[in-house]
Amino acid sequence: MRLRILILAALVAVAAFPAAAGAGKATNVEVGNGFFGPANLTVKKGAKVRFKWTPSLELHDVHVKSGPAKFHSPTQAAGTYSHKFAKAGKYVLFCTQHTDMTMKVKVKKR
Ligand SMILES: [Cu+2]
Repeated sequence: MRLRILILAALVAVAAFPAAAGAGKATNVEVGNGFFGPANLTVKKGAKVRFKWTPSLELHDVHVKSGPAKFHSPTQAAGTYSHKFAKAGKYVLFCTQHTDMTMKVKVKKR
């Protein structure tokens, strides 16, 4: 009986603290050939997003098309780029090498 309560308490604890895309761990985004995965992302203000290139012969980058702050990654065929979203709002990101390669990031105030 006591064990059952402990298991229940553990489940409640896990449910109360889901893997929120907030402080601490970075949220990963795949930079693929012709796409960002996921194409839509919601994070909290201050969240770190880590873009990881799927190694290929094609060059890609991450630029801000529209949004409350500008940033851009190097143009590269492999590697990673991390960005901390310090300003809340809606961002549209794109790859300058493939302008139809876009993604949306919604950064919540809290
Ligand atoms: Cu590209």
